[in-house]
Amino acid sequence: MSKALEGYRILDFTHVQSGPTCTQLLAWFGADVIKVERAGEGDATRGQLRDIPDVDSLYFTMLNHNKRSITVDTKKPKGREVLETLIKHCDVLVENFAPGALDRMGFTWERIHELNPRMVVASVKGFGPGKYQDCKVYENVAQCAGGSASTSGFDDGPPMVTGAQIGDSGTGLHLALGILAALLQRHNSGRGQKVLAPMQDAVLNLCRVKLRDQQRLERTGTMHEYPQYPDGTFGEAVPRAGNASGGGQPGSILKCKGWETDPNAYIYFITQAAVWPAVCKVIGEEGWITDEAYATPAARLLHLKPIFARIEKWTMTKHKLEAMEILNAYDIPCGPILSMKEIAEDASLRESGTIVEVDHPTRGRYLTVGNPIKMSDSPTQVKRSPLLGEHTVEVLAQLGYSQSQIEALREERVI
Ligand code: CAO
Repeated sequence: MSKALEGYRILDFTHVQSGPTCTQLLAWFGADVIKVERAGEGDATRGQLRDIPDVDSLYFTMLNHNKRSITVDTKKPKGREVLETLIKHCDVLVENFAPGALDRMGFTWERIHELNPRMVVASVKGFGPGKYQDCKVYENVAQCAGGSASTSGFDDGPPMVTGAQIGDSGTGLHLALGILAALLQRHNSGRGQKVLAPMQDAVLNLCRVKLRDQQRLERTGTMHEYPQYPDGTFGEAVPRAGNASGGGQPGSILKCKGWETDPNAYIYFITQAAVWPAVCKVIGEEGWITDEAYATPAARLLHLKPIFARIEKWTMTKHKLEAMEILNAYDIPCGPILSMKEIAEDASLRESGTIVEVDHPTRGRYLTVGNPIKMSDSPTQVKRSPLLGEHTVEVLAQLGYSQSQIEALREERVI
């Protein structure tokens, strides 16, 4: 079966997490992704957070599946020539170096466009144009500058970063979307274009409900679904909402049976208006169905703390999965707090190809997250990440380099 991006060639000049996330997706959609790395060391993540000495880390392997790896020193003139050939040969160049690094290497947008006018040049940077445009940025910096940290955590605690890598992987997703749109536009225009996904912007995009709330707060001085209502106070900026639901249906994380010893014996419980009578029945508070203090969503907003305390009395008598089963029968939206251990063992996620076991020549078998996007005509087969420079000779030969030219590049330590 053919793949959605079959025939497209990606010059993958990315490292660490944000850029590799993007190019891994393109590879899963069927593109030929050629990862260019520095000889000797390669992508720094190969050696970071290693669990086995001298073996590519899980950090690297889990972000670089289905790619080919070629080592080239692009600061040497002969290495620049190889990169120029690759630019002429590929459809997209993806990079996430610190601002200016590509220009310093001699590959400005103008130069790339001159070499290959059809090439799409896609970049992740920490910030877009403005006062911070030259800054180097990592995940948590983006979470802080994009509005996530100030709105995460509890009211009485400090700002908090999340475990979800919204700055890195989130930006990689945004960039992949921009690349696909640019390739579609190229069908008509015949021209490539620059695609930029700044990490701050991507995080803010994912936090847009909080900018919604900022404006609601400024207009009305309060937000009834926030835990600060009705007893606490609101300041000038959107406060941290703890585990309160971000939408119009109040929700909270509640303890389940075993919470005293199991840090994940919790369930997320949403008191969706449509199923309020069912919620009352399940917890044994049928009186609340007609009681004026609880009968309408507006009335309930004044009593969310005692309501969730009462529901928690019920959830604490049930294992989280047992509670989920009972609540599902009533269509009450809820979700167990799953640990990574539980997710790794989840049969459905393995069945769907979202949790995948991969074989690696030096590491052995390991688990990874497969393509979360499922396509009926473009199935994903997760292939292990490449060893450093594993495809250097193969790719150079495809580019037209003879064996003796490849040998000469090796002797000059270009590859
Ligand atoms: N051959 C020769 N030189 C190479 C090379 C190759 N194949 N590949 C990279 N280099 C060089 C670059 O040209 C650059 O050299 P100069 O600094 O002399 O111009 C150098 O390697 C390192 O680039 P860098 O500054 O990007 O790397 P860093 O480790 O210092 O910074 C990071 C890392 C992530 C902070 C920075 O790349 C960055 O801000 N990127 C944009 C934002 C981003 O993607 N952040 C997410 C990272 S994941 O958490």
